[in-house]
Amino acid sequence: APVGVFDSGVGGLTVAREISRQLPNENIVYFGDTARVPYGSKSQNTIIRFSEQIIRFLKTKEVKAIVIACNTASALALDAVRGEFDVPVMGVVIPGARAAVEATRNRKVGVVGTDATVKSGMYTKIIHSMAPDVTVIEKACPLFVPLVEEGFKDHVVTQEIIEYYLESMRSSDIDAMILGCTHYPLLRSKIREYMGEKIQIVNPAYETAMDLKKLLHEQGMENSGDTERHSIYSFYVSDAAEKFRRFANTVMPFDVPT
Ligand code: DGN
Repeated sequence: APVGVFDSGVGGLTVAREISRQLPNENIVYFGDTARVPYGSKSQNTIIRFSEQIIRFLKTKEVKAIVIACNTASALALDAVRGEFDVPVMGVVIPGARAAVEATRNRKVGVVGTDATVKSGMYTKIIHSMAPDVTVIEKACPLFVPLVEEGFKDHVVTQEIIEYYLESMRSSDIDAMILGCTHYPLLRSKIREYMGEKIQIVNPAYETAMDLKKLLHEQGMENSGDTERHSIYSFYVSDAAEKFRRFANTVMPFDVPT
């Protein structure tokens, strides 16, 4: 059975990519809600409703586990949907928070994400449930999403917007920073350059793939390595399949079919 991965659009491909790297034997069914992106500016009730619909769709594909790749949906909908379905559902916020708690030495962590993620305060809540002594600074960076989607990574405006959003983070004394939105790992080198080498950058996508591996192992649900067989990836979107395919081909290490 495959693993279901869903996101508000293309961003969750950064999570699918990590899963394909760390769990190369697993099949993946990916759903990108390209008709209704962005989630970052929507209310909690709406995000819960969308997440439930997508989980119902993924269940028709007989998935054995579901990863909410979207930070916004993980922050706002995971608690609501987790007990509702008879399939394990995990998000990216808890794995990302844990990695930051482990990474910080001076107990000061920065989080960047969408407006909805930051407004939910979920990263701070989860970090404090693990380590009450850690100070968390959150900052919404909503313009990063369209910049990445438009392929503006190396454009001068991206540099300016990074400075605009992250100036306060850079002048604070955090020593770990969570890229709390699916798109931000695609700006990682630029963010790294601006923030400097002293800061540990946490990519929740990477941590989530590790947690998924653990979950599948514990539940005896891993696909065994069969050298004859290639993993199967299926991609579904709610709109604009061609645009999705083009973007997906810049993120995934193999050709993404329409
Ligand atoms: N996938 C969303 C997230 O990780 O928060 C970003 C895109 C969006 O819906 N705004």
